[in-house]
Amino acid sequence: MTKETIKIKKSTVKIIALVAIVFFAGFLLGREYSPGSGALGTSGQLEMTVVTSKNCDTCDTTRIVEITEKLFSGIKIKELEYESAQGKKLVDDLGIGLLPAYIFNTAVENESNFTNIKGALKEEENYYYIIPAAAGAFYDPTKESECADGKDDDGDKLIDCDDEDCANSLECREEIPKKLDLFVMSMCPYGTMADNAMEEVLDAFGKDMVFELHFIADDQGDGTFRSLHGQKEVDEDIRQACVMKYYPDTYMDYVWCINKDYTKAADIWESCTKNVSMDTEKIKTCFEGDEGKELLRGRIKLSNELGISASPSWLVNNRFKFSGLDPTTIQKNFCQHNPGLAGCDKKLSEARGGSGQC
Ligand SMILES: [Ca+2]
Ligand SMILES: [Ca+2]
Repeated sequence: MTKETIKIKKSTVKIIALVAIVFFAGFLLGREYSPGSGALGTSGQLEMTVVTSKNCDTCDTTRIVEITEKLFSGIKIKELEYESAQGKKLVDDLGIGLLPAYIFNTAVENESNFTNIKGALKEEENYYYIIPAAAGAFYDPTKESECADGKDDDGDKLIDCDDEDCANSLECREEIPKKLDLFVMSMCPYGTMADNAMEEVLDAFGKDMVFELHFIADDQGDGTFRSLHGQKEVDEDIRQACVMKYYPDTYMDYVWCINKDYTKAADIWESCTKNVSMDTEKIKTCFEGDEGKELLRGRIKLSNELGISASPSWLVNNRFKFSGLDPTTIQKNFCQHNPGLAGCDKKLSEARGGSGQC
């Protein structure tokens, strides 16, 4: 992962964690609940064990601990590290998987607030733990989770890019100069704006840019695909994948033609192939047969490997991600990693308001 990706990932984790905390705290709302009114007096042994990892940068336990202390006043909270034999055994034995882990002993059953939070708990052996998604816990201690921190996160003695868990991370990818990859859904309005911006960008950079278009969709494994805008989008993705194979130097001419009325792609694609002097029958055969599906599999492979789900997304030099819709933004990001090219000095169109991703 690049630093940027880590940043995005961390902020996403933060948002998810916040939602999760609200979810967890939500069990308290609108219910008869009085802080500390539990049956602690009778058991006196209520305990929560928090297991986190010294390698985890996103494992902030403060909020959940605070909420728990409000729910169960007098609760004894113990902290363990996953790197300790005891912490690892507890988390592994209960099959929790993700950190931080919050584990109650069965004394929690005697608490009056138990029924309020029961939905967020899972019972396992003689414990209850907060379901990781409800606790905002996403750190997998058995994986090399950060690929540029110089630390061995999972203790297998392989650090960052040397660990195969990092094989698909951006910072472990080979840098390929002058490369620009665009990831879109063919019927996403913002994706088509990104496609269209490439007309000016390709004109400005010419041979100094190796451009490639990719799609965002899922292979369902049964010969069908799933894409955000439905089967009509899958169909157009396939046709574009066919056009890319047979017309590798001019396929964007076809894409730009479709984009003039992309929601009607099924009706206009044949006139587009004719307009840009492509063999309609050849594309039709490819589209209707297995070949088109196989080509689409190839066109969604990198998106899925990199976990790219937003259209449009960009990748410069095989390693650096950015987002944007207009020629100037594309030029700026491309030139940041490929300085000195003639195209970098050209004045291109700027954003005309409006931005977004599907
Ligand atoms: Ca690491
Ligand atoms: Ca490792």
